[in-house]
Amino acid sequence: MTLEKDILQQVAAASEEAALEAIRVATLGKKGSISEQMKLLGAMSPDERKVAGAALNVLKDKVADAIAARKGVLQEAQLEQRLASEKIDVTLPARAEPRGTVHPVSQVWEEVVQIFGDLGFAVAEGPHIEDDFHNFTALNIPQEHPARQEHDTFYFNEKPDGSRMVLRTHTSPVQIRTMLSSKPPIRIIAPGRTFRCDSDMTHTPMFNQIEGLVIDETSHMGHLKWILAEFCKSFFEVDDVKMRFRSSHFPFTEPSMEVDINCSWEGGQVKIGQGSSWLEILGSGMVHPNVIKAGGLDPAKYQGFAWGLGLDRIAMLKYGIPDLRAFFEADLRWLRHYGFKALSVPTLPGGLS
Ligand code: 2NL
Repeated sequence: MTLEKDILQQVAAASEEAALEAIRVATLGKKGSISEQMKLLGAMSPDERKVAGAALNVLKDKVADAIAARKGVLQEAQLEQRLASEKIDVTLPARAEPRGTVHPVSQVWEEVVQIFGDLGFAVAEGPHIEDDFHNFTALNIPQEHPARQEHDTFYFNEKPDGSRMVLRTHTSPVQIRTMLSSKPPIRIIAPGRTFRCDSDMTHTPMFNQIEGLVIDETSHMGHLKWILAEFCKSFFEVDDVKMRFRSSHFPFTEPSMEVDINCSWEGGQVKIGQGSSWLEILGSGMVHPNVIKAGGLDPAKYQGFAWGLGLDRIAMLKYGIPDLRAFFEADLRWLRHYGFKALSVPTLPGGLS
């Protein structure tokens, strides 16, 4: 029977389900070739009809079975293909390596917080926009004091009462706020952004400072020296650091000392600890009685010490970064070169950097 052969060949050649459906419609459908043959049975004699009808029914079943079988084969093949193309490699990392880096200032900030945290200091923070009292007056810098000019202050417009807010010129107002809001003993560090209208190779209008404050009834210069020595050893990751305390002047401390650390310059690289040169790294002193009073405490009962240092500056020293201005230019190549691995947190037991 050529019709059967023809249809079965078409079924075998069908490469997708849509083609099979077209064959089904063209053969078994209402107007399909087999259905058309069925319609001819009516005009036949009973004997002829019996033979031809039976043959057509067999053909119908064969074609339906062939289509169903071919459909099964095509579906199976399609599933195999999907399984092959959609497979995932579960051994691949779940996330790509982070591409960002930790800015040297953030790294050094964390290192300093770790070191002083280990020595029992809490971290205090405060607003960048300050009033005159917290930024100047409380720090023994009265209205006409020349330090107000030295600070190159960014002032806001005058308020109706004539007062002007400022961008804080140091983090000291944070310590004033802490004195006013808590009871001694006070042992805090205040890291944060500070602002002065100054810009050259070594100054940027925004820079980071870290100050420390200890207030209780007995703390003295000996404690201050020990704490600063411990800090320098931990920070510069050396066993010993020679330090020099030079008499100085700040309005908020009396007496005041600037602190230099011993270092050497070999092949353009600075080495901290020993050597023939000195590097100034911080200012410090015993808190002035007027400042203790402004902090709401009795200077006859309470005493203590404070210090301040430039975070950006010690980052440059420790990591050999030459130009301060590059710190805040957000140059990706600079960040990739000087930045730190995003997921490695500095810890004392881990050796900090
Ligand atoms: C420097 C010097 C210093 C302080 C900051 C301070 C804060 C209070 C009271 C007394 Cl609330 N002193 N801070 C003391 C001495 C020096 O900074 O050269 N910084 C970069």
